[in-house]
Amino acid sequence: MFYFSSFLLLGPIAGALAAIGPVTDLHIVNSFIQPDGFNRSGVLAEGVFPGPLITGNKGDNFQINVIDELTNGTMLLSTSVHWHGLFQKTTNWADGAFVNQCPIAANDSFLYNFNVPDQAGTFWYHSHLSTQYCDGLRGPLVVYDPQDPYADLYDVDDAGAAPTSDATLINGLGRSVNGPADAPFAVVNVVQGSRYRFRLVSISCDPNFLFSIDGHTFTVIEADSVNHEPVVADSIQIFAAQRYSFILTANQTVDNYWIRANPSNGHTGFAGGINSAILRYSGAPVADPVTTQTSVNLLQETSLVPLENPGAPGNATLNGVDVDLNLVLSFVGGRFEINGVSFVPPTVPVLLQILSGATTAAELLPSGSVYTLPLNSVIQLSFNTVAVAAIGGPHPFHLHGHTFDVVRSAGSTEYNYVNPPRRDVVSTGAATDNVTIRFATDNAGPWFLHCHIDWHLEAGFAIVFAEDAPDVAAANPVPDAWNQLCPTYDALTSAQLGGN
Ligand SMILES: [Cu+2]
Repeated sequence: MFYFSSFLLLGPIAGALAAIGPVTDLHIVNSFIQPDGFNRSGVLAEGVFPGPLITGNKGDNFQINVIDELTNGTMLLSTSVHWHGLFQKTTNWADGAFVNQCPIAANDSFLYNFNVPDQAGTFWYHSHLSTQYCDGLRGPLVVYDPQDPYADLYDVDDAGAAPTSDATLINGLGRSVNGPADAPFAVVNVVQGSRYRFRLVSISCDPNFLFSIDGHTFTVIEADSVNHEPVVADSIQIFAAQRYSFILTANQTVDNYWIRANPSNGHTGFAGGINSAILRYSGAPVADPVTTQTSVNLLQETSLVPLENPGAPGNATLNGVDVDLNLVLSFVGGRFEINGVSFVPPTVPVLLQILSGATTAAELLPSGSVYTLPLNSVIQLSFNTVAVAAIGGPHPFHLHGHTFDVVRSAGSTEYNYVNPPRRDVVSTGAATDNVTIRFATDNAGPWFLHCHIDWHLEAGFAIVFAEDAPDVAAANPVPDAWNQLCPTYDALTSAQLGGN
């Protein structure tokens, strides 16, 4: 299957689509796209790739009515949408994974109605049904903070999307090996002397990218929607589903400069203009850059310090937590496993199981993949990646419903409990690593933890945390339409399900 492993660079992009939200319809349709010159059928939000930018402000109520108009039965006809990075407190049913809902059937719609009371920053949305997001259903979501503590650091944050695996797409554009040599590059237009907030969003299905801009350094201020103290760097390794904001001051000679996003696998390098976009100063000729790569200062995850309330929960000792879970990752018989169990999506969403009275790990399905977590407790997860780091790794793990503190990062043997980086997707690194994260339970509901390389998730690389299971029902009142999803979905014929 031909797919795009792209990422988004949200910045001043010519021709960027108008943003929608926080109250909007979102039509999911099949249509043909050829972002890198090759035509293929996609599953697309509003018929475009990437999907339109959805925006709102901190404190907003989002009402996104997802309307399934899919007709191409060679791909899945149902859908569901996850709003990546949002906590969904009291609205676990709107989190979008099969853990939380039955999929929306074709010719049906479902209203995702949720509040964002205490989060701002760079998010994204994507299908969470099988590997459907690799077929195109993914786009950026930005929650603006009217009291942004960094507002004084930049002049412009008009997030148009500029992306760059078969083809690296920067804002939906890019060149591919054997593709048309004149496929247009994404162009990011800047004015000399101005300061820009760029939002880098990996909507990749698989590879990580090494991102840089020739001739420029920048200042990183956000990781995965969490403000961090400013860190100067000139390149970022961004894993699938991660986000960063950085401030770029257009302080170089008026000219064209290559923006580079080199993927970790597939067609790497920059020959023939692949994996590239253009940073163009106002007044520069409309021409391809002739710059060379200059990056020498890669952002280190360990140098990220949260701006607000730094410090991991629990005590500053290796076992200073309430629940200490060692997650042993393995690959057996073509399936990924966590602690010896490969995840197979349940036929009944975990949330529905809980609402039906199942609250213990022994009762909840899929058997061996659901872990219960007590309320108001400090949880520590450590990822033992010895057996899988070389199998499509490093594996970026994402936890729904929370951000977490990375007390031990990939590439480091130090434990930082005082001010570790805080995010929602973490690389679990190499075989020698033992990446360790902490979070506190304050959000009743079943939450997915999974590798964000979508092919690995499909191959079972996930577990579910049933957080504060006894309080889930009272804390998450579900709308009537949610109750209708499973009866409708369960009645679909094979032809109506699609993907055959
Ligand atoms: Cu993986």
